[in-house]
Amino acid sequence: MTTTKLAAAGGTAVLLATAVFMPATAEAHPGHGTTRVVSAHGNLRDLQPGAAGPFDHARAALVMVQHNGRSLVVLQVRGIDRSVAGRDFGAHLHVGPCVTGDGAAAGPHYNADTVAGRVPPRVDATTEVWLDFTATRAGTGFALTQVPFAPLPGRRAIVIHQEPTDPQGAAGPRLACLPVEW
Ligand SMILES: [Cu+2]
Repeated sequence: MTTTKLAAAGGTAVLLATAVFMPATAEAHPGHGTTRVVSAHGNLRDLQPGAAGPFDHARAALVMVQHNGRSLVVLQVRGIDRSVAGRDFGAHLHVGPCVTGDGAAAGPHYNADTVAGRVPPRVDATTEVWLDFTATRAGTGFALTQVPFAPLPGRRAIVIHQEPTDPQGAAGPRLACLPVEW
């Protein structure tokens, strides 16, 4: 199934992706490797409370399935202001917590090379969890990515930015975030 079709599936997308990915890997390797499912959902926290923004009434759900050192990550956003339909927004897993009004608290992107001590770290969609999405006319957004690493546990954040992610990993001001803790 393509990402586009998953997006059209609306509210079932996150559950569907988990269902598709999970049983297959769990049964294909009984007793081997480890599988961890991380999930989070709720109202987005406003990182710019002084200004009206397109995510002020939005909520999101995240599911991350880690298996044998790889991860499938799905992000679904709802309640995005309709005025930004068609726009692309950057979103990433950041190392720090999601704190209302304090975008800096989330710290930098989670980067597997940095965690591994590789200098300089590569910055791309294989070393970081990039979850850019397009706001739809229905006020939703959907992103799915697979990465060849399993982010380490912590109090972390999915941060949504004002611009799409550029090749250097930059995406402009931080607008909102979803806390993810495991
Ligand atoms: Cu980010």
